[in-house]
Amino acid sequence: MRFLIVPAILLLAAAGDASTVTVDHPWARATAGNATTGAAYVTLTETGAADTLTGTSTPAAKTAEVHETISDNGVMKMRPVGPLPLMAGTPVKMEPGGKHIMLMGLKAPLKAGDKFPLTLTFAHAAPVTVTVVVEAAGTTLPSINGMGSMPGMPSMSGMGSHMH
Ligand SMILES: [Cu+2]
Repeated sequence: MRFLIVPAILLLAAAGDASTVTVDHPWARATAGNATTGAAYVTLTETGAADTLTGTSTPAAKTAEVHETISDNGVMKMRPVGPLPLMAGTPVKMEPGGKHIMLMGLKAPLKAGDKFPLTLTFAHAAPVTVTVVVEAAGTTLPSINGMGSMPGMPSMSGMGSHMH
C-alpha cells in the first residue's frame, strides 16, 4: 500500500500548491460506564497549501464532529467548530480542554487499548483514515499541571480534567 501512496504525494507536492495534511497521535479517552459520548484527539499539520478540515467520521460512533471548549461567563461549554481552517505549517493540536472530535452515539464503550478507525476529510487533500488508540482517562494529561504557565496555551488554565 505504501509504495502506491508515496508517488501520489510526490506528484501532488510537485504541483506546488497542493494540500498535504499529516495526522499525528490519534487518541481517544476511555469512557466511563455506559457513556455514549466520547472524545478523540489528533494533531493536524498542513505541510502544503492551506486547507480546511471539513468532516470526520468513524464506524465507532453515529456521529463525529469537531468541537471546541469555551468559557461562557465562567461556565465551560462545548460547541461545534464547523469547517476547521488549517494554515500551512501551523499545527492544530486537539487536546482535552480544547478542540476535540466529539463522538456521539458510541456503539460500544471505549476501553483503554481499543482501536478504531477515524476518517478525516478535507476541502482539498485526499481523505485520511487513521487508527485511534483509546488511552485510559486521566493518564494522558500531564500537561494539566502548570497548564496556565505554558507558552501559547493561555486559554487552557482553569479547565478541569473532566472537560473533553
Ligand atoms: Cu464536545
